[in-house]
Amino acid sequence: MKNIIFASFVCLIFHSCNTLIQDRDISPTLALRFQNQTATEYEFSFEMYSIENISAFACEIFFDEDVFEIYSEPFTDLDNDGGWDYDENFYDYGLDGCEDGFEDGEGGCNLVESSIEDLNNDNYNSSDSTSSQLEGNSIFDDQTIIFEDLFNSNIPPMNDFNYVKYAEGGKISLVGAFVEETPGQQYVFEILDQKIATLKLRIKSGAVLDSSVISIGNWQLLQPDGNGAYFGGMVATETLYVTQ
Ligand SMILES: [Ca+2]
Ligand SMILES: [Ca+2]
Ligand SMILES: [Ca+2]
Ligand SMILES: [Ca+2]
Repeated sequence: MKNIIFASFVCLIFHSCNTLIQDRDISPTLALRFQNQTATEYEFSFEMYSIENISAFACEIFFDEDVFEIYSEPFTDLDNDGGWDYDENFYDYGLDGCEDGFEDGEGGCNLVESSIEDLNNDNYNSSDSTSSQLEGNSIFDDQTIIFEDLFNSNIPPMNDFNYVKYAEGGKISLVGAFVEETPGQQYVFEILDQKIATLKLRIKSGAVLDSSVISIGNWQLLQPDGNGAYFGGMVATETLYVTQ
């Protein structure tokens, strides 16, 4: 009900948005939705609804860095920003965060070295080009942000779509845009009405989750000419209230 009243109010001010709101069940929305939670991980999604005729989006999502950290391999955070930068050393241990000797066989780590085997089964197999294991693949792996398959597709026009993602202390940044690769051929999303990405954060040990919030901060939704397709109150942004 609140949304309908709000949408009507917005339309009184912006006559041009009539079609945007009246043709759809819900007003343009950027949402964060809970997906899953374990003792050490918190998974949620970034979704867009009733967003029309945009060629680019950018969004910042804020989280409490006393409670969460990015879902990556361990690294030496030289500048203490909570994110991995190219001049920072990383430990190629996989997302469990530990080498074979410390793996507990349940995806976690023991405090003391107790084995020589790959108990968490996360060792990269260099003789298998399809190996998806992350320990020892010589790459820094950060899986805080996983875009939906659609955005990774090479089927036209999605081959003209590119994205950038970055996760640091307290902030996740997602940018995606259709790039005009063939002159004169600029694609747009006629409608975005779906999950955009799965986001995962690691819960810091001893953190209290209750009353923590994950929220959408700055965002931009752009038309092909680079101008904003929406502004301010035209888009509802949903906050995610974290519970224990
Ligand atoms: Ca850093
Ligand atoms: Ca490991
Ligand atoms: Ca291992
Ligand atoms: Ca790795």
